[in-house]
Amino acid sequence: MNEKYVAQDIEKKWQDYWSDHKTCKTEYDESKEKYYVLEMFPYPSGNLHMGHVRNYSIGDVVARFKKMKGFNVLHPMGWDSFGMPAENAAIKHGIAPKTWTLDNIENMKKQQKALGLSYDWDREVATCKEDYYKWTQWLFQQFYKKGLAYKKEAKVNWCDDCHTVLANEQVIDGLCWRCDNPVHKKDLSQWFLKITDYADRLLQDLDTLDNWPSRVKAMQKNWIGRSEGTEFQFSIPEINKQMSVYTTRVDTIYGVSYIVLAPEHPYVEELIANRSNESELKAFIERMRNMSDIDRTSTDVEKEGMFTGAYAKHPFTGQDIPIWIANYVLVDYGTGAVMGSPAHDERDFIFAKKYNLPIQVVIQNQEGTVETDPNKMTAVNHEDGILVNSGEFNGLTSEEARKAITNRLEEMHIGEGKVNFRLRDWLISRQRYWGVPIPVVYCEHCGEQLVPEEELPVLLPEDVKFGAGTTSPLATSEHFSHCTCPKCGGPARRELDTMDTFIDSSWYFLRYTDARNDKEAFNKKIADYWMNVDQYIGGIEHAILHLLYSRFFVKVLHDLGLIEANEPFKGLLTQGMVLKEGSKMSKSKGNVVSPEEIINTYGADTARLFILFAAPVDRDLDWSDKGVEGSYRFLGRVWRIVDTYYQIAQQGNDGDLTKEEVALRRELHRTIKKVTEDLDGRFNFNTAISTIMELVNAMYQYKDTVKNMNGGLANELVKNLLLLLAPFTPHITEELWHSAGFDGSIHEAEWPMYEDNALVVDEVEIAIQVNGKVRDKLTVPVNANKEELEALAFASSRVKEFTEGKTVVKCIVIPAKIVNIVVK
Ligand code: ANZ
Ligand code: ZN
Repeated sequence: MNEKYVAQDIEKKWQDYWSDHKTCKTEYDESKEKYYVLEMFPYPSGNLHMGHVRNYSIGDVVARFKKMKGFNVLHPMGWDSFGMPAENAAIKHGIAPKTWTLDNIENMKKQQKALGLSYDWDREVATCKEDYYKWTQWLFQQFYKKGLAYKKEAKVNWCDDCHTVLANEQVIDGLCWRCDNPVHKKDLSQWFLKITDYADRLLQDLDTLDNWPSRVKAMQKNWIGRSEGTEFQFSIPEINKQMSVYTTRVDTIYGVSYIVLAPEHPYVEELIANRSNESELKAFIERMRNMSDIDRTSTDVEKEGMFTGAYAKHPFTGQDIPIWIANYVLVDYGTGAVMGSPAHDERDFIFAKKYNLPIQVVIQNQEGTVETDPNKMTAVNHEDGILVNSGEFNGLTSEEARKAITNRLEEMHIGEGKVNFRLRDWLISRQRYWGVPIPVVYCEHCGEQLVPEEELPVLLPEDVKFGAGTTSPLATSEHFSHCTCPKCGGPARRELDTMDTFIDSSWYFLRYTDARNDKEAFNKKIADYWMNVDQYIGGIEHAILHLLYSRFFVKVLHDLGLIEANEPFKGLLTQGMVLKEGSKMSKSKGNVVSPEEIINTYGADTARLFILFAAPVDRDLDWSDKGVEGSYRFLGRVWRIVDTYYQIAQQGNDGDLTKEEVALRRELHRTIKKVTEDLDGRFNFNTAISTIMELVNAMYQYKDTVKNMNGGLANELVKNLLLLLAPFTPHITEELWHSAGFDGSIHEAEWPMYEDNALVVDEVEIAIQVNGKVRDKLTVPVNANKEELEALAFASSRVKEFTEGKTVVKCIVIPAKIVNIVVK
């Protein structure tokens, strides 16, 4: 064994060994209990960053630990490799997206291998490869056949900079999630997946995800946005039509003083036709339509409206209610029309004040202290309460009133209870090249047709021009865009859009279970064995998009009978970010520490150990060069102490353990217990590592103070110290394992078990009696003598209660058993 720890001498050697010996290969095996651990697969940007290193190190500890615990562990890796950077590189540097992507994959894979990650590389997938996207297309077609994929003309989110449409989930505060440029609306015919059909299940099943962070569940719940209310109609005699509104507060119906329509509402044109101010109204509508939804609903942006000149009839009072148009009503939520109850809704109150519309209080509180004079009102009462000024419904609570009023509207055949969701269907068309072609053709005679299954995959053409303008680059390939109709054999045109790459990542975890299957997307029996993913690990930025889409996919595949699982990810861990001096590592800030550099200087084991030790996994981690060096020094200490104890194991005595040796052994078993608990179902890696560090300190102390140690104990310490460290630092432990003469790969060895006996502390519990009654119990050293025990007994506050102010007649002490005090 080398005297000094030099990571560079050993890491590559063991990586090759693991790869040659297929140490990380996993096979389907019904007889074994499985464990599926997964890190979010990366986009192949070209280089790993520290966030990746953190993500993969966490997953690798889980995978190696579970394997040592005897599970059949699936731990795969792949590439989310379609997407715009490849296409942008093609436009900028003239490199084919495929070449650019595959080169990046090669490079990042090399970096992952240098980290010693225990992936089964035989299961690698890349979403941009034909053997993968063939099945993405096939799955799209299954959705289509079920009516869950459809094309419609829609006002969509368009990013000028990325030159494509975006899903709602990809518009963050009105900006494009990729490039941060403002998104605007455009009318286009686009493909959608019907995620709204699954809104209720996506919401309800959140309750089954016990091992998900509640923050992520709350975000999904909000995004789905279930709301219970009433939809009912006002009649508009003038145009002889009924107009529906959606409200969650039908209890305030007697307080309605106006109705507001979205500028895009279908009745608007008819309502304003031939008014004296029609052109003014039209100009206003045009201006409102061009505002983003975010601005329109933001509390910071002023509410603007105009009276249409038309009136509706109140269904109960028959009063004329003016109909307005305003920016804050959105056309695609509810019915695109709302009733205004200004005394009970902040937004309506501001609007009514601004335009001088009547404000009438209809909800009073229990105490009757709600201000009813609109001129004196400073804030609205938006709480539930008791109905007033509400005809026959006076006196009901808001909750009772909502039921009663909805019932009445139902009897009148003009309304009903209604559940609404904020969630919208998933827009999946992208006017880009580097993605999965949508496997549909259009025939003049037969219309929209699926490409026959045996013709899949529809291959991405390579004879395209990039940056060609408003259409998808696929349109520039003559041979791609023209085809024949599968039904009539006549001329047809291909769909020229590609799919949102979030589709690719919505099922990759299923493909891993049976990655080389060329007959099916995955075999059901095999996928059922491996699913669900037991532990998924990734960044919080995917809380909505990727996680919601994957849940939707699994539910659809379940309904299609392709899989038993109902949810993809049983456990979810959202890791914290890697910071440097308090801010996120990023190229633009110039504070990036490259993983390659750290690996070259200190080795992968140091990088992993530092990153796992420096902070709890779900918290942000501040990079520290000192911390890295500390981790490296610790591994040097492990290296030397293992050598020392190995020598002792060869020469040491084989007699009984001394008291100090029993204590050292107790320290070992306490460490095994703590590390096991920290790793099993929890992710307390940092405290596990610090416990191991304490053990190493104890080993140093002991060897300095004791001569002629027990050989068996020394061997036990070496073996277990290495086993406990193996998931964190796989190379150094493998090296030392072999040089200490243990058999096989340490990563195929069994996780150690602690012995209860070894944990027993040399202490006992004794009873303290006063006048024959037990008054206290104390834990004391087994070998405490009579004087010590007597002192401890009299120091007990519970004993004092019974002895104070009295005379002690006698005190009988039986060591390790009882202290009996007699007082008078
Ligand atoms: C009258 C009312 C009185 C309302 C009151 C609230 C409080 P959630 O919970 O998000 O579903 N609304 C309905 N459709 C809308 C649209 N297309 N654009 C903008 N606002 C719309 O919210 C439902 C409430 O949001 C509805 O209940 C309606 O205002 C408004 F004291 O009706 B409410
Ligand atoms: Zn045809």
